[in-house]
Amino acid sequence: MITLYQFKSSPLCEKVRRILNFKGIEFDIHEVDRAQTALLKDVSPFGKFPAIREGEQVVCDSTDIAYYLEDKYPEKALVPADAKLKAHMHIMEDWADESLYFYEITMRVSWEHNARRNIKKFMETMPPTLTEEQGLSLVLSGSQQLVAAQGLGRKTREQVIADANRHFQSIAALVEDGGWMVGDSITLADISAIAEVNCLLDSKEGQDLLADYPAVADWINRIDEMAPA
Ligand SMILES: N[C@@H](CCC(=O)N[C@@H](CS)C(=O)NCC(=O)O)C(=O)O
Repeated sequence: MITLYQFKSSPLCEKVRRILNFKGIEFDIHEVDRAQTALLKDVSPFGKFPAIREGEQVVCDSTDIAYYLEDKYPEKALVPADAKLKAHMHIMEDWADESLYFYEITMRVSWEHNARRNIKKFMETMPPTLTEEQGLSLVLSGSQQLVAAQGLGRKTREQVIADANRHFQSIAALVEDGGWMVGDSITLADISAIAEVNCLLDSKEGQDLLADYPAVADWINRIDEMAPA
């Protein structure tokens, strides 16, 4: 049996749950307490999650986990056999994990009105002794520092929303008429992107954007059926 070590509110952990569910692999979940990550160094030496354990085998990093699962459970493939499609998929997966990720951190987590909407979810991975206001303050300060260092946090909100709009527009163009981000079937690119988009939808501005892109809403519904979160 696979154990997934996760922060419930993390898009990268959602990505791994969707892969496991798509492939029909049984797993159980270990919710990680953000204050106790040092106790799990044997699973994730850098204190980052997701990580999985299967018997003696431990894998951390959502992309490494995805390839481990693809090798071990090749049925219902998520990685195309064709080298060019695989390359496109890899680049889009990385764009979702490393670029879209910062949009969701900026919009959902570092903007106070959205962090307040989601505070109950965030509190699930924080020490139970904290009040919601203390949790909120930690979430805001941590995420604001992160996105300021990365750069998005120094843009105006209007600029961030305009960027996010371009991302939604690009996904819509790829997936319209029942299509997928790469090739003609679901791949890791779709799974990585939906996990980030889903978190963006926890922001008011992300919800507003979705209203303009019915092709994205349709793509979300299709993936939710095949690879639920
Ligand atoms: N590249 C890694 C990144 C994982 C990652 O950044 N996870 C975040 C949660 S979304 C985390 O563990 N943050 C805790 C920390 O940085 O201390 C992956 O794809 O799994």
